[in-house]
Amino acid sequence: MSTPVIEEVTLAERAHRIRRNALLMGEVQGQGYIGQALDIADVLAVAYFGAMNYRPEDPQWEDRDRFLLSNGHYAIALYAALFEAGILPQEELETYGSDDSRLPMSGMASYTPGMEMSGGSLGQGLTIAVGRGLGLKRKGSKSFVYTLFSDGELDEGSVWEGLMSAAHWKLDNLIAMVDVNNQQADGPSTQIMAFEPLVEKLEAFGWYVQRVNGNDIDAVKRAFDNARTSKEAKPRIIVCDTKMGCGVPFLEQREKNHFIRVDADEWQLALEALEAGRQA
Ligand SMILES: Cc1ncc(C[n+]2csc(CCOP(=O)(O)OP(=O)(O)O)c2C)c(N)n1
Ligand SMILES: [Mg+2]
Repeated sequence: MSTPVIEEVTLAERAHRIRRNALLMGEVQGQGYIGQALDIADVLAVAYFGAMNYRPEDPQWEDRDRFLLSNGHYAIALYAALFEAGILPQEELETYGSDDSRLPMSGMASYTPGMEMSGGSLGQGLTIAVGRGLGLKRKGSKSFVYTLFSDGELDEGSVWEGLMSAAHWKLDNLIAMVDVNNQQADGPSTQIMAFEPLVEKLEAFGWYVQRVNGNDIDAVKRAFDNARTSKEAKPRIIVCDTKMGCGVPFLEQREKNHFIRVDADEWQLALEALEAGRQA
């Protein structure tokens, strides 16, 4: 009898596959929130393969950690991770964004296994995560609630209410990530609404705060480890500085990259560029 070979997959390889899945989905539509999927892939790789507790075959498992995607337009990024995690079957990838697909362009909880909240209207995920975190705590659950939101959502008052109430309730089971790619629909986020100094503001709101290069996967892993194991009776937040289009140099340089159209012949070039940068 031969010994089964258990594949050791690095976090960097997970992130690579998440980026590739996102490009393949983008190609189906010819356009989309591709830059964001590429910038947040490292964070999602660490969340799904280095932090969260879940059962791919049972996405509603009671003791799972929850992942709430606040920025619904990042659905393509989360689907890419859910495919890699085995929560979504790979053969559905090509249905992305089409009629009757379980993968609409904005996250919908009732459509997609592993999608814990519906998005689209920005600025809501953190407050929903506060409710989930409080409910789980009161039930004595050991599960964490993770939530991802974007720097453009810092423009929304509801985010600051969520920040305040999470600290009030001492939600040490809540781990938030904010994607600071310094972009939003109308331009660079810091020019639309100044939010710095962000770390100081979040600390003043009562959070345990870390700030990392969100495309340095080892740094992201350390931040998640700290967030999970900290004994402070505070909610945790990881400010992730990321680069739009990360991993595909010609997309990193694209102007006005909130929603991009990519020419038919460029998808293959993007996949090749991604492959060329693949880490061993
Ligand atoms: C409440 C609300 N206001 C406005 C919008 C329109 N909108 C969609 S995406 C987006 C940009 C949000 O910023 P961010 O997520 O940082 O942009 P990105 O990094 O994806 O470019 C806006 C304003 C929305 N979906 N919801
Ligand atoms: Mg942004």
